[in-house]
Amino acid sequence: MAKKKSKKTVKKAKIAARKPVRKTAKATKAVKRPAAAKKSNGLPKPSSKPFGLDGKALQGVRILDFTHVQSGPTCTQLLAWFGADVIKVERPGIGDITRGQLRDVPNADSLYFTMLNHNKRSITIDSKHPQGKRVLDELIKSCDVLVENFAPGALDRMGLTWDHIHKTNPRMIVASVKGFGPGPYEDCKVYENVAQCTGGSASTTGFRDGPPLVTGAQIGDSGTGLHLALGIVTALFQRTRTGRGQKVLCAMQDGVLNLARVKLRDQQRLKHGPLTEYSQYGEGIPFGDATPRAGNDSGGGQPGRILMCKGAPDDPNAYIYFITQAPVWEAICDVIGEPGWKTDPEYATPKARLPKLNQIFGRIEQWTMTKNKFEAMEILNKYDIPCGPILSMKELAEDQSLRKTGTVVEVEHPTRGKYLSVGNPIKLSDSVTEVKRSPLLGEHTDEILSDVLKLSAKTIAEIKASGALSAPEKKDKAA
Ligand code: CAO
Repeated sequence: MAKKKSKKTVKKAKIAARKPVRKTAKATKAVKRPAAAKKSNGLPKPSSKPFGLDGKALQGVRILDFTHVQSGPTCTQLLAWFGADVIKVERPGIGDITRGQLRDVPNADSLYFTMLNHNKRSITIDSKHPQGKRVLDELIKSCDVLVENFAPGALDRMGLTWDHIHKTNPRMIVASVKGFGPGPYEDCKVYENVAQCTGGSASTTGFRDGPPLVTGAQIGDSGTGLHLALGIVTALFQRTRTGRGQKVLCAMQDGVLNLARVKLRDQQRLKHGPLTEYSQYGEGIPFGDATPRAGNDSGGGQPGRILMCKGAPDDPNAYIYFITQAPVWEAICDVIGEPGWKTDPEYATPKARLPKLNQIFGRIEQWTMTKNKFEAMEILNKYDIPCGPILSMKELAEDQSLRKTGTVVEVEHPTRGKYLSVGNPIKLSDSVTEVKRSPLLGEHTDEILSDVLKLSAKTIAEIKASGALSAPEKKDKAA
């Protein structure tokens, strides 16, 4: 609660906020359950409420969200979907730079921003202003996790070193995304495609005779955000035992390499001979000393390809991914009209087929080209032949089953109207996700200062007057 007796604005804010009171139960105190719950074996009694009606998984966890652009916001959005109170700290007047990037509706937050910042609250604080620093310190005392993805050193330059944070709140978990881990590149700034290139994805994506390629899936940004979210909940779990916070670091290079681990597997297999499931093996092209680009070949031991369907190549997405899984080889032969291949020793075994993949997939494609991708999928599924149509973003946006599961959601926004977003892809039966629109810049500044820090209206007004929460006034152009 705000203390009315203090006189000096700055000190008052500090004192008033010293002991913030949590509104919700602390998940961090999960080990200390009410006495009634300890009667049997010390574990909480199973809830008697129906699934989905006993709060959310991360209810009571409060996140101080210093993230921007994509990698960090992906992580904190997930935590918010699981019920954490995510307080996004933004630079006054500017906010997360993505608010204004790739804008489609004038003067409205971009889809880039809105689709990565659902279920969060926004407060504007100038972290370099002395009073702003004090407010931040109070927030550090009131939060469980600080998440950031600034360029290396930026958090330290704000005075928010690990030592300072840990001293201010020993339970605080400090989670960071950086481009690289410790090493020669640790000071470098990194964006998505840089991570794809330095993490082994680009060198192994594309066709052998073409340049390295980056993928459309944001494995560097969103992939690392996912890794970080797991690191955070793991650290929260450990804290229930140790009572102390820790640093969590996810380097984007590491995250991409983790996702590309099968290619490091292939790198080592090269020492023992050619990679027989790669098309170039059948084409008689020798392998070099590094994992090559494999086009659309499957990475595992079940050869697959993208094949044309009716409408291709005029329709850029009239294709299907077709896997010649060994257990269903006989069914494949029947479907494509080559029953003789079931017993012909040249085709009957996976090993015999490997050098002839181009020819085999050419024959299968003759069949897929007689069907559209959905017809082909329907027929192949009857025989349990693993396959998947190449779905365009238009088709995914219109897919009713994805709408039903909440994987694609329609969200209402006050300045941009309705828009589509990807909802929570991780479904928990007892922690159901409600997707709420992203916050406007500084929308919850007052609310956070009063509800979280328990500051009085007078104190809030004084902090505001100090300029710590607002952008510096623009100088008169004539001056
Ligand atoms: N108040 C005052 N200053 C603030 C502030 C606030 N609320 N929030 C941010 N700033 C300041 C920072 O302190 C920093 O200032 P200094 O450089 O003077 O210390 C400045 O804003 C810019 O921060 P930045 O260097 O992180 O931002 P950038 O746009 O120059 O770089 C990026 C962006 C993404 C390349 C860099 O942040 C980065 O490498 N992050 C780590 C890797 C990462 O997450 N990349 C994925 C990005 S998504 O594709």
